[in-house]
Amino acid sequence: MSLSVLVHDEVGAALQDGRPVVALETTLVSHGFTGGAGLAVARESQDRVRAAGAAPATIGVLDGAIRVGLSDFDLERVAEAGLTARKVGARDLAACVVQGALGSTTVGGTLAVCRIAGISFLATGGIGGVHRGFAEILDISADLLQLARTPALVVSSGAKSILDVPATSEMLETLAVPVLGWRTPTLPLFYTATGGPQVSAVVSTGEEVARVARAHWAVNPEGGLLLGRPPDEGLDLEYLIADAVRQVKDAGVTGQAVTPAVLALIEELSGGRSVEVNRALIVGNAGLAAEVAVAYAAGAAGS
Ligand code: PSU
Ligand code: MN
Repeated sequence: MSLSVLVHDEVGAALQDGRPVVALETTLVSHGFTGGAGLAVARESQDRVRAAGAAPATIGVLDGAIRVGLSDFDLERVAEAGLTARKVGARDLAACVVQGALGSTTVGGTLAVCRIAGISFLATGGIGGVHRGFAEILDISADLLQLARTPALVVSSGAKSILDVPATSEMLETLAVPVLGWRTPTLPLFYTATGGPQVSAVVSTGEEVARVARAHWAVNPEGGLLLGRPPDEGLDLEYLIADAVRQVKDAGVTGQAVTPAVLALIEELSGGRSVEVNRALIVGNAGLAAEVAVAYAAGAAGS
């Protein structure tokens, strides 16, 4: 095969038996936290997925292969690489594998791998979206387009409020991606729970989400869904986000480097307070994704 995909035993066995699997992305591990702090977040997310009865499939590119499920040693390599890891979206997977570079997958890159591995659930912190100032620079995360063409459900705390969230919400509608609100009528704003645009449907149990996903895939077998779970303990950082976005722009940062640079600056400007919220919401989203995946597998067994 022209592309090497290595599936970890724990994940392979679960997929084989039709047991629940939750994919976890690695860009947040290498690029989302400073000083290697993403490692603890990744480990905790995996533990939460297992505690809820699913197998965690942390995805990255190492040693010339796409890896579905990482050993702890390899997870450490990704975290330690930090910003030197390649940030791998769907378009970057092939080159990263062929060139043998160490790559951490974004939501979009992870979704592309989910499709080939047959994984239907993914958890992250916040998905990428339409960036503020898109009319000047057309910076729109490939996460959105990949979500529209992958049959998987992504659990996130909405889109990062460093983005233009109303524009992101409009684009999700254009792409026909259902935006489900976990016990909330509005899309969470990552650090904060409220104030976002309306969701397309409010859902309140894992079983309900699983049924909506199954029904959606009957209508649109190629398309994904977004489930927005508000952070348990939100933090209003709006006052410094606009400033952080402007500073990064003024420094001439563009393209893939924008999101990590803004997140790092928010970490600094908030005196580290953003980090704890970020960690907690990622782990919580992993747990919810597992809960939905478990309900989905139970539904499949019962049907
Ligand atoms: N959410 C976080 N931290 C992150 C990201 C999301 O809390 O680091 C990453 C995800 O991997 C997402 C990516 O897919 O940022 C989006 O990057 P961009 O805006 O460049 O498409
Ligand atoms: Mn971008």
